Amino acid sequence: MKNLLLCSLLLSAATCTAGTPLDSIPALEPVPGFIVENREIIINPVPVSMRYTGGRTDLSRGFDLSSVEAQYLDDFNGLVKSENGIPVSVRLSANNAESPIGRYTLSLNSDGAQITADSSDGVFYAVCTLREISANAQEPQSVPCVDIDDYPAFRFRGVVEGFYGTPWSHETRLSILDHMGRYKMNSYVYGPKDDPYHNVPDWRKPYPADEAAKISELCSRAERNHVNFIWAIHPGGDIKWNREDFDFLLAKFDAMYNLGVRQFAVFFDDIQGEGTDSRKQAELLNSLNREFVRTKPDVKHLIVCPTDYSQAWAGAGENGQLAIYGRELDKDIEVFWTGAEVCSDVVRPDRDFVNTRIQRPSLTWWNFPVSDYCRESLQLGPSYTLDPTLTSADMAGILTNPMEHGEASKAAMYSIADYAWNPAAYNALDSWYRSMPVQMPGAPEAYATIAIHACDPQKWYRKNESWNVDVFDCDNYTPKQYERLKQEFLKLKAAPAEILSHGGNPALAAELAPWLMQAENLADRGLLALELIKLRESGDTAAFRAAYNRLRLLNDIQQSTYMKHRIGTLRLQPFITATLQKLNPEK
Ligand code: LOG
Repeated sequence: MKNLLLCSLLLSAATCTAGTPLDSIPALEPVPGFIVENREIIINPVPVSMRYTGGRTDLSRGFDLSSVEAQYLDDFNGLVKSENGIPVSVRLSANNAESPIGRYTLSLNSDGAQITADSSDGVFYAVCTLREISANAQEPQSVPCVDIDDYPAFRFRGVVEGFYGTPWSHETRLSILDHMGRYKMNSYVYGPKDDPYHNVPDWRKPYPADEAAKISELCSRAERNHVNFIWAIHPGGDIKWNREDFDFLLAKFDAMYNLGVRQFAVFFDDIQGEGTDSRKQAELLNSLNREFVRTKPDVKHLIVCPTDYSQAWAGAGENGQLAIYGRELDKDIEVFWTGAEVCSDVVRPDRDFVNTRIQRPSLTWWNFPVSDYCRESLQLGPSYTLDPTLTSADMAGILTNPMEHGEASKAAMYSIADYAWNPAAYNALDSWYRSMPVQMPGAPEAYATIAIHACDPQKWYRKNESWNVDVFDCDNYTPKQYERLKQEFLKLKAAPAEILSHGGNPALAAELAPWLMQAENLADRGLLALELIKLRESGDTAAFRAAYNRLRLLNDIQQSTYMKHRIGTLRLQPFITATLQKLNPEK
């Protein structure tokens, strides 16, 4: 089903860039939110409650940790430690059953920093907040005193590496686990479709020694970041419902446990045939729960991705897979759900659909910013269409399925961490904008310029793009529109060099490089198109014709590389194409 869908989408997308008339640009939902100017403190995720208590404190002195228990000291890595620093105290408080684990309070005042927390996770989150305040302070010598009371909305906040294509490298994964920890995400599911030991053909076999060693290292790095490393297996493509295959599964889980894995998932997505049998799936999961998970006190809840993971084809009736799961699956097993479609908004109606059937809050697998269905595009835009009113009764949490470009996915992770912690305060546009200096410290505006024109995949899960400019018909525009567009093309032309030369994130620059080249070409074509409009008005026919021929040639010869690494497809390239069509002197 998926492949058919993919083919038809690919065909329609291949033809839609060249020749798009301006009036057929789809009206996409505007990005919600607004950019907050002049803030004193940036903390991501935005805390649930923060009160300014008056006065200021000096963080540049560092932190005196002499009264902090040894078990928490590692959490403070990255903060300056000093005997003369501001005194820090840490106290564990009673667990508040109303919110998921991780509640803390942090008071920053002239006496120092006082932390109370419901758990070691809560202590870690309090220190993350302190690190945010310290890292983002405009003047660390003087930050405002605050009282913070903060807790997560959802039990699961994180990432599912679940895309098709080249799996992330080991280095990328390590750095993503650090990034997740920094923004209070707590769940990383390892499930790259193209890892043969996760999927068919080799799910039955143990990892070779060098791969196994890397998984152990990932488990330790995850633990340090208070992230649960969840290893997923995808056996449904060729599983036989017999004891032999069940024993293979048990043996593989045991081997992964010995490498340090303490939470497991079983994926049954995108399969056909015998493996899709709902009753057999439920039976297998319950047996794994009984014979493996519950026999090991340190192993956390099992997670399943059903075959019916989207309302687009999930059976709605009594005999649909979801209802069977609801009746038969142990209540402590978590169930993934992508939404109304494979890639879709995180909203209440389809969550009600799934939850009433599976009889538990589903766990959102959000197919954003994944780009395995639109590999020519990047998904660098804001993370939006996330319902701010959803609660832990509606979903167990949200995990993002990212792009195969790990660094380029971090901006979305930053914002999804923000939403998953405190959905009510989520401001999509601001969160996206705040993430730019985190990713590209030396050239945040240049990165924002690239990102704003690299949002729309042109198919399936359309996203708004280039919303900061008006593109116009060359016979009908204002000087202001013209100037605004010109300035944007100039910024787009300059951005690649800024990112490459002093962006401060070479790994991200390397991922972006092919699109940066296209951005520069696109900006050249855009500037030429603008010049052409003026030349036509000047009445200098010879100069106009020469410029026209130049732009047409450039547009033609650059199309084939542009189509492989697309940017500005929603508004910028259609402006160039439309201008060429309208001003064609042969018409
Ligand atoms: C796959 C996923 C893929 C995504 C986007 C799920 C549960 N499974 O249609 O591996 O990255 O779509 O193409 C999927 O979403 N199936």
